[in-house]
Amino acid sequence: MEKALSGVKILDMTHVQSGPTCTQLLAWFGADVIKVERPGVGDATRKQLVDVPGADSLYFTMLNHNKRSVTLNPKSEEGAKIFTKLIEHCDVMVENFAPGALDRMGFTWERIQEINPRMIYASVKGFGPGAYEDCKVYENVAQCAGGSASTTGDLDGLPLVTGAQIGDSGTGLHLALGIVTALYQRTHSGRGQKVDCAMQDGVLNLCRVKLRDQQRLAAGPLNEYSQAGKGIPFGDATPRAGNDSGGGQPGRILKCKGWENDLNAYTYFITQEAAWPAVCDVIGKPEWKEDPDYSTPKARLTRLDEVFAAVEAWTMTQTKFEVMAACNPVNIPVGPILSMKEIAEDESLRKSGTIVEVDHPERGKYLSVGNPIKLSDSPSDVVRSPLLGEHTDEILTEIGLSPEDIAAAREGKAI
Ligand code: CAO
Repeated sequence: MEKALSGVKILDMTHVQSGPTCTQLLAWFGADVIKVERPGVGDATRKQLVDVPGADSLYFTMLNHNKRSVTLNPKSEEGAKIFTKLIEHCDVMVENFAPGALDRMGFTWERIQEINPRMIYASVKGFGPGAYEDCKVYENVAQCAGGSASTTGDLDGLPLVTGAQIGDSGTGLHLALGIVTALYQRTHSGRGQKVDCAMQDGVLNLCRVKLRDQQRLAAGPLNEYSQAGKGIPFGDATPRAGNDSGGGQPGRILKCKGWENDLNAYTYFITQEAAWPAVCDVIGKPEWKEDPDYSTPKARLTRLDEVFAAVEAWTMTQTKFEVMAACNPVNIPVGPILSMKEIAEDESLRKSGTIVEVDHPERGKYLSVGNPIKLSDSPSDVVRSPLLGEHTDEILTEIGLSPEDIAAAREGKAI
């Protein structure tokens, strides 16, 4: 079956996580992703966090499915010529090197446009233009600079980073949207363009509600925050809000049956206004439905500790799945805290292709996350990541190199 991006050729100069996330998505939608890697070395993640000696790591394999790998050093004379041919051949070039690295290779945006005016050149950097534009940036730096860390954690604790890779994978997602949008514009304009995504900006975009709250502070305390109910004054910046829900509904993580021995025997529970009568029934407090001390969100605000203690007294008698089974039918939104082990074993996620088992020649079978975006006319199959340089000869032949040219490039260490 033809895929959504069939025929689109991507020159993939990405490494580590942010860029590879983006190009893996495009590959799942059917683009031909040609990953360019340094001869003999490759993407640094191939050999990071190695669990099977000698094999590509899970870090690499799980971010580079459905791609082809060519080794090439564009800094060598022969390599630069081959790289130029690849730029002519492709529709999109994606990179997430440190600022200036591509320029130092001799391939500035101006030069790329000269070679191929239809080229879409997409780039991830840590920061946009400004004081920090030259900085190298990793995930947690972006989480801190993008407003996530200052608003995550307990009010009286340290700022926290989150396990969700919102700086790397989050920015990769943003970049992928920028690329397909630019491809669409090219169908009218006939021209390529530059697509820039800074990790700080990507994180901030995901922390939008916290900038909302920053401005609401000017109008007084953020009444929906648990802090308000406890009478703790607000400062001049959006505070850390523990497990309060970002949508302004008081929520907490509560113990469930077995919590003493299971680190994940918890549920997320929101006492949303619309669900309040059902909550009262489920937890065995029907009298709270009419009691003016409890019946409105405003009245409950100063009693949240008492309210959640009552909810928890009930959740502790149930497993997290029993809580879900009791609450879902009466429209109380709850979330079991699922461990990665539980997610890996989840039947529904496997059936939908969100968790997939992949076979790899060096490491055997492993689990990965498949494409979370499902297109009815363009389903994604997950194909194992390429070995280093696995497709070098194939790709160079496609762009017109003869076997003799390829042998000479290999001899000169350009590939
Ligand atoms: N052949 C020859 N040289 C190559 C090459 C190839 N195929 N591919 C890359 N190189 C060279 C680059 O040209 C660069 O050389 P110079 O520094 O001499 O110009 C060098 O390899 C290293 O590139 P780098 O500086 O990007 O790599 P690093 O490991 O030092 O830094 C990172 C990594 C991620 C901090 C940096 O790339 C960065 O800040 N990227 C932008 C933000 C980003 O994406 N961060 C998230 C990464 S995922 O956590």
